[in-house]
Amino acid sequence: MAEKNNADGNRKDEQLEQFRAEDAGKKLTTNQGLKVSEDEFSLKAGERGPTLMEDFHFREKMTHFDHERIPERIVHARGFAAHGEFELYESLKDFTKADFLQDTSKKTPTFVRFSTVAGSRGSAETVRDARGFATKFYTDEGNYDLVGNNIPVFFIQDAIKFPDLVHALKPEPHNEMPQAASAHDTFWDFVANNQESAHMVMWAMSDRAIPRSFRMMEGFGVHTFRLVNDEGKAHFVKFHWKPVLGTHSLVWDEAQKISGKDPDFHRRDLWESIDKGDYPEYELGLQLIAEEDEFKFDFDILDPTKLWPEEDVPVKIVGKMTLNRNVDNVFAETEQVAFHPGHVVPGIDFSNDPLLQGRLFSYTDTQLSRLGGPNFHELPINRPVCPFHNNQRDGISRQTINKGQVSYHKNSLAANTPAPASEEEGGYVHYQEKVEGRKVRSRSESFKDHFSQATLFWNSMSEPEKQHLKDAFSFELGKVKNKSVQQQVVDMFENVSLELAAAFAEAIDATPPKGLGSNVEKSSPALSQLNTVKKPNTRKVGVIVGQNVDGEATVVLNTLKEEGIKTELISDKLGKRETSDGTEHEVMHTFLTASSVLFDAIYLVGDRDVSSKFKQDALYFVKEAFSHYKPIGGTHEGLTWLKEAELLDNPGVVSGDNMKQFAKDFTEAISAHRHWDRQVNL
Ligand code: HDD
Repeated sequence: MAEKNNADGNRKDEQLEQFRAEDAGKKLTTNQGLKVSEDEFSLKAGERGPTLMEDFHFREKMTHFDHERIPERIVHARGFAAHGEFELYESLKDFTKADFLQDTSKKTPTFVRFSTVAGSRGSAETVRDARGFATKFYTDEGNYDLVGNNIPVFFIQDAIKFPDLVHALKPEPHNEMPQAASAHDTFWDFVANNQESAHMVMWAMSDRAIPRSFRMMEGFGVHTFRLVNDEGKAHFVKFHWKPVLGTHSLVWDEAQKISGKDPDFHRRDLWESIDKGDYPEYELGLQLIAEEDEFKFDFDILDPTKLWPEEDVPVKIVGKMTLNRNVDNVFAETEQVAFHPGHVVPGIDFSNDPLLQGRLFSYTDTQLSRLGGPNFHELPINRPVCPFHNNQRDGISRQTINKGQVSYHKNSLAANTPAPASEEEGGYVHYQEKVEGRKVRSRSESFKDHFSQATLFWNSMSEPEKQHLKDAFSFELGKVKNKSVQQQVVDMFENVSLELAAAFAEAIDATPPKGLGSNVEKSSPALSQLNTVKKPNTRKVGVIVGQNVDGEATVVLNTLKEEGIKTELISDKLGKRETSDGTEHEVMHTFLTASSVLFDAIYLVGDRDVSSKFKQDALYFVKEAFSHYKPIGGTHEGLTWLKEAELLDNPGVVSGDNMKQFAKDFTEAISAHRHWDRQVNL
């Protein structure tokens, strides 16, 4: 392995290589390496007799199997991960001494695990929830973990409330329902009685909580951290990941249908994209506030329920992470990876955010039961790429064979080694913030404004996004059984927006809000997804064809491909289709195996020579996609069908006879993601 990370190769990959095993083509053995001669029949006393205790092969196989499962994560149990690399655009020497943020010629290996929060390990992926976005940087100075979410704020201000939040959010304990959903009484009871949650609840009810793809979501470190440079000067910092493809979401009806049609929707999307070489990319952004400016804001920068509006504190883009390798084994890597916000490197430090402070305890602690003891740092995925030495010894499943007589500090027998490193030698020295105070269990006055930024978020939404929020609140509270809880939530959110609270109060038949609403007028355009990057790249188009396909459709498919758009053919039967120009296409899906909700857009080519059932199925696809505001394209017979169904002349519905022009217009419609100004009226 190279001594340091550099632009060539990936040291983590090289390290993992030592642990990879290729079983194909080998003889079957026991764990002791003994070749076995038979693996289908247990050892019996006679062909029809009882199994013998002596059958060590059976016992070993069964014992291992009986213990294959480990406890799932307390939260974020459902997740999927990939390997990547981080490269820096410009040196951050002025702000931090972190080695991996100095040199633009260096590539730092990373491992990212995306997750939902509430659901169990086998739950559906497109549920309404925050998404975890946890990144491990394997730096030359040790592992640095940025354990964030796709939402920049959190429900609570103090970690001591985390168990309460999670108990309220998870399925209710008496009947273990509902799975992976916040739409139930205990969650909303928690919200109404812990009003610091208002801001994050707005995000959780917004489109952010139903991302189109892990590749199309932002990531946030959430807390205020500190960057410290080699002169000891500190800046407060918030970390951002900005997806190069922009931030895009599903619509709620679609998300719920995907939960049934493909509960693995997000992992499949990530896996397939990496597999095809469409590597997801995220730019790293920093918001920086000089220490002396700590009190210049109308919120407390230590409060994790507050964001720093990008218009006030610009996001400085400093580097890019590319996810370019799928895991070899989900259990060994994705399941056994252990993140911890306290895994830092020199130059990155904490703030006194009370949520962060509590997290610093919880993460190592939770691994002790989940990964079975204190040696989880030795698991291949968790090992740093730099050496590690200390006097910690033994424990369950210890891998390292520490040599020598001495396992204590200080000592003379080993010349007092391993020895602490000075700051110059790379030793981590905590930022010497002056701290003074009485021991109190209380919260600063500056943490008590729970609504201004919730309103800021509301004010920043476009009309369709506001409508989605009203619908989401109406859905969630419509599922709440307790009338008092429903009313408490209406009464709480009138402090955020009268319009919002009135809308869902009406939908759930609660007493309308009577208050004055909020007087916050500020907005932050960066918060609206309508202002995000729009690109056609990697969008997936379902192309509906019959048995006979006009050769001109090939022109369209080729042009879309040139734009980076993926096309997949759908018909009533699988098989090859030869177009009239002699090109061959493979039908990948049937109306039974696919669904419009699994595509970004539908292109209806159709065929004159089809049954009425075919036409009905095809139009069902198209109409459903239409109702989800997706781009629809129609040429040939498809155009006629769109006309008959009265879908033409709608925003985002593209048709035409000139194939080049059609492909161009359709690409534009696909880039727009969704066409909200469509009057859905089917
Ligand atoms: Fe946490 C997992 C993110 C607050 C305690 N958390 C976990 C994961 C992510 C986050 C992404 C999954 C990591 C992975 O993929 O393995 N958590 C957050 C964010 C928070 C937050 C962004 C607020 C800003 N978490 C938080 C608090 C506590 C925890 C306040 C407790 C004091 N989180 C945990 C945990 C988990 C966890 C119970 C479960 C599995 C694990 O740690 O490794 O310890």
